[in-house]
Amino acid sequence: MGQRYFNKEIETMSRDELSALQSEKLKKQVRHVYDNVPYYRDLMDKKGVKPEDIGGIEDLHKLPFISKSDLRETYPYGMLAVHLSDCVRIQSTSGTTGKRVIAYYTQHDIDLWEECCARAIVAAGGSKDDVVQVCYGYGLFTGGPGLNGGSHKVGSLTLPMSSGNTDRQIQFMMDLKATILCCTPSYAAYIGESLKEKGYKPEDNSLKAGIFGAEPWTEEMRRDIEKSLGIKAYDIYGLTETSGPGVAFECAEQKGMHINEDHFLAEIIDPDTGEVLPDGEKGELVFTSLDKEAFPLLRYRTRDICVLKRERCSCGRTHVRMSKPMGRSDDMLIIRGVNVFPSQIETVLINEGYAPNYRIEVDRVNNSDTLEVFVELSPENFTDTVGAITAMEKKLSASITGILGIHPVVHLVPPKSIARSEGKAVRVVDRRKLHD
Ligand code: DLL
Repeated sequence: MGQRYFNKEIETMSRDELSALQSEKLKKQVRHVYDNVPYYRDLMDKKGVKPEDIGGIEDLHKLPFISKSDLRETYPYGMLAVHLSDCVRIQSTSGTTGKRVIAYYTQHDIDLWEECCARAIVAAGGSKDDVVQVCYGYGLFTGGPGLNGGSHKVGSLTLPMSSGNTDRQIQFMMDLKATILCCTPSYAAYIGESLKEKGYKPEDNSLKAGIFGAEPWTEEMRRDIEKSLGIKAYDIYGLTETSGPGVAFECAEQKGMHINEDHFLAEIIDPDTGEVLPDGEKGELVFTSLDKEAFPLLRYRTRDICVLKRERCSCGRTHVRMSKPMGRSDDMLIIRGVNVFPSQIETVLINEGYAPNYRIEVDRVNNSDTLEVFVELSPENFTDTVGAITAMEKKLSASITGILGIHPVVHLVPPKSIARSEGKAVRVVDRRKLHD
């Protein structure tokens, strides 16, 4: 029988003790950021807030917000709060633009991040006796390194598979009797289908649990995956800016994801006004890193729309729970695990000499996301020679792949054939049913 908590003292701490701990950490963190990040110091000065005005978590609302655009503006080192020589790693967001978001880590930051992932693994029933197959991507993406580190901390045997090469995944899973699978929910579903195609039944594998996240997925998808793999499927949430996976994770009760509140202070705000909303109301999730050293973002707007629940959970954990993200307050799409902004596609079209008359269609076919881009030919580049059109479509598709890292199917269509809108242009048609 595995242990129930990775860090019982912290995970089940009384709310009063937790608030006191958060207040202490927040005061120190605000001072650290003010003294070491000139960009944020300017924001605080403009708002008329000094570190001494922050006496505890009740003063959090006085601090300015930070968003992705601030990170782009300060790329690459502007948000760094320690000397570069004290950093041991970078990771980066899954989308690619000219300026990616880079997160920096000291060894302390890696340790706390890996502990968050270890808590998630233990909450899913993991222990040192487990074999954890990590098939999130390794490299700049945080999924592989985060769960890999968490699995080490738990003491489980870790299979650092990375994503792809499904035949090899299945061979290792069966031969080494993997018990916990970590990957995106869409890849888990694909592995389930591949197992079935190879003639395996759900009871033929040794898996008992899966820890799936990095993209939206529904309860329906959870049931499908659980059935096809014969496991209990747990959700895990996180973002590069706050460290990576493990900011929040599900316990066996599966009534929301517990936020690791000793490290990440959560708020819900109205995305339009920035006003802090009372518990239970739906709004944009904002995080403050309480003790990260290198990249300690204060009041970072995630753009994920969620609800926080503070009622006590019967698992014994006292940390607040967040609902599954119910959408975004910006237009970011997550396609095959990659963060995609429609504006990135638009930039490529313009650079390649097309007018910005286009439609992006996203769907999920056999549990895999598809991306199609319909682009109007302009009277200047119009041709009706099939060979010429195919060559142009291929070239455009390659340029988009170069920017996004994922391959779209491009369809060039006649001038004026894409419906014009009288209000906001509807550029994206997302047919995936990602939210319940
Ligand atoms: O996706 C980190 C991660 C890796 C989380 C592995 C879980 C597992 P980014 O690439 O920076 O980081 O993307 C972060 O992905 O703001 C959400 O919109 C979305 N997201 C992450 N987890 C979930 C989830 C990683 N469980 C963005 N459900 C976030 C829904 C999720 N959306």
